[in-house]
Amino acid sequence: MSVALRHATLGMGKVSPNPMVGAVLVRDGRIIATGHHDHFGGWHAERSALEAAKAQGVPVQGTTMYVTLEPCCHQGKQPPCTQALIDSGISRVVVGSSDPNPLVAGKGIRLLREAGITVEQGVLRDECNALNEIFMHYIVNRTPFVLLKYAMTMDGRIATAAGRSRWITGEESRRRVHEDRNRYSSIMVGVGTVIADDPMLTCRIENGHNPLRIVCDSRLRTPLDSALVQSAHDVPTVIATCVHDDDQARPYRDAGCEVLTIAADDDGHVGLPALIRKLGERGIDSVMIEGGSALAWSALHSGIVDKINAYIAPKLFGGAAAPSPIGGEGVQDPADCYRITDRRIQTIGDDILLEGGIAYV
Ligand code: AOF
Ligand code: ZN
Repeated sequence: MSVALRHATLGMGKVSPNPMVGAVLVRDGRIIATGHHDHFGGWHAERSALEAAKAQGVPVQGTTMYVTLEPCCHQGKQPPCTQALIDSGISRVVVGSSDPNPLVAGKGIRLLREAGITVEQGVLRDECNALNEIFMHYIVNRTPFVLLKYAMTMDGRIATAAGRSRWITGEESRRRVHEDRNRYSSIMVGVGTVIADDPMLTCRIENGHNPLRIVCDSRLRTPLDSALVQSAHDVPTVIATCVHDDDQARPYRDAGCEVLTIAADDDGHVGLPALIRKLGERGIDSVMIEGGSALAWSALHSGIVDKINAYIAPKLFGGAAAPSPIGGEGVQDPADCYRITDRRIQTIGDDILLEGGIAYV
């Protein structure tokens, strides 16, 4: 199953909004073929492994398939994998995650069993679920999975008092962020970050894909000469705003940006729940929020955050005016805090990555 998981990751950045899936065919404890879901609309992992065996002339009768996700049983862009497995004559299927897709959801396993195939479930389930946390969320909710990511010093600063932030974390952490830009289908920042840092927000790893870039800009203050606007013909860019005025939107549209008008929330900012619903409708399964602190608070406060990735660098900035990752009004009483669930801690180079979910009540 761990080999199947490794193969599944080969689809990262290419299968969205489908899951990453890997499959391994085994006879007598030996791997005879592997496969993975390579790109959206392409062969499913099971079929890819069966075809790989066929191409090598290896018979699959009586073998075991390890697959990271419950095989599908519906006709989508691809025919049902359950039928392909039954027709192939394999005798045992070992499954990682269950597929929460309402079209599958347990039916895939049942069909295999009814056809006389032995099925085992839940092998490396946590790892398989973690790999597809985006898919698992999106297929059920139809709104994107939202990650809030920030990098801060050990004293909780995301920039110095002079406003400079390059760099806080080390190279390994920054590379990890680019892997996430490849994994996520969109990346979101506030207009303050565009004005202060003039970021590109592209994915700079080999063969990586650029996420859709989204700027939350309630009053259309994004500079027309910013790197984002200047590159909007090459990298899809959305400016989400509360401004209705076509004349104000035109120069952004001419530069290649899409201007999306979204109703304001109570604070006069872009209404984030409405924005992510709209993104979900057009197949965006995930959003990584990369700052700044005002947007982070709005996201947290409006209840859209599913996960936090806090990169903590072993450095101290000090400075009363140096900003922290989450701004806005904040809570008044410690008892009113937002609580983190499912904490996970790892070191990345010299930094610490603290991951967790939010326990919205
Ligand atoms: C599998 N193996 O490799 C994948 C599965 O439109 P389609 O045909 O590509 O179907 C997409 C759905 O199939 C997706 O929502 C998920 O439930 C399942 N994905 N299933 O057996 C795979 N990628
Ligand atoms: Zn399938």
